[in-house]
Amino acid sequence: MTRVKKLAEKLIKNNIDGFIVSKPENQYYLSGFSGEGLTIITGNKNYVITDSRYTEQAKDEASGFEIIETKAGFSPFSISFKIIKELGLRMIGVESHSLTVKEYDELTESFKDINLIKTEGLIEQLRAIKDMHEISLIKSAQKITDKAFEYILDFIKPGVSELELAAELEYFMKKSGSQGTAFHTILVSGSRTSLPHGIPSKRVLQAGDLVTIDFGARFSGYCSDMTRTVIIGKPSEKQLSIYNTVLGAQVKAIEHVKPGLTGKDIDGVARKFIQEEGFGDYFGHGLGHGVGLEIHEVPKLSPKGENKLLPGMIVTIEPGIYIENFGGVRIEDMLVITENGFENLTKSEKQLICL
Ligand SMILES: [Mn+2]
Repeated sequence: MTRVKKLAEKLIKNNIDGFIVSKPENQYYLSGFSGEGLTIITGNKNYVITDSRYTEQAKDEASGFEIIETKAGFSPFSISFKIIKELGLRMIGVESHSLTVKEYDELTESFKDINLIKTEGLIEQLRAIKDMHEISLIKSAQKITDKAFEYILDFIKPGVSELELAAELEYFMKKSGSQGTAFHTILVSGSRTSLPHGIPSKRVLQAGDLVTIDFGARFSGYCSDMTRTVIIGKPSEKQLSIYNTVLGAQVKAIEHVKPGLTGKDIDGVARKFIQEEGFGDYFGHGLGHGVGLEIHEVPKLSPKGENKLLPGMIVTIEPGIYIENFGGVRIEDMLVITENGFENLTKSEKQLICL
């Protein structure tokens, strides 16, 4: 219950005496419950409200929480109102980044004499710093990812489609213990590699193609995230110069990673390098992001990333260059910030692989 205790301290500071947690990842983080419902935190007594589809599961997963089952047709919000009234709570926090307008209206309607306090990111701030157990789960997810990359290399050849490759990759990850993918696999080839978040298509690979694969596994709820770009055959001069620029930026940014610097500082190192090589107009996204129960978490590594990197954070470093109608390259590793610097969790080769 350490996580609940830490949250309870934050709630007191925010003058909140009851907190309705609606975001699924935050509920899982606090109670271990992985089904649908609501979690209510009051400090002393904490509840998971769910329906009969998940009651048994909730009892198994959420130890220390009182499990309340809603009757068919009743929303968990209506039950939360009952609990809050019975306990005489007056200042109720909600997660404004997770509630729909409809749910918020339903709450305001029922909570006429109660103050609703909109909060954002309270639990996400706690989640940014991973404990040893969480780090080991993310390492396990990344191990599957590294293994899957090695496996898929044999399949990357002229004649196979992006969709077929993505299917093979995802099948292998599931067989290797992944709960599914951490996010929709990005797998693009040829001139489609200029799409930073392109989805796999029926396009068939050809000699001379760059192939970018951005993918991750999921292990006990925790994500991994890695990108590699390879080439079929020999690279042209332009392809090679783009690849080496991205690799140079990525390696340089990683060398700078240490606690106390901001996401903006690290982003700046990669951005400056790419600018100096003449590709500044083609790196349009941030350098990286936190990873955990969600694929994108705090901190942000971007020109707007003001948060300091702290030991226990897990972040990606993923510069890219994308040129319309030509192609692109991205290389992404995932690091854990340590007391003295970092540990790179990604073990896959990142020198250009020519297949
Ligand atoms: Mn990423």
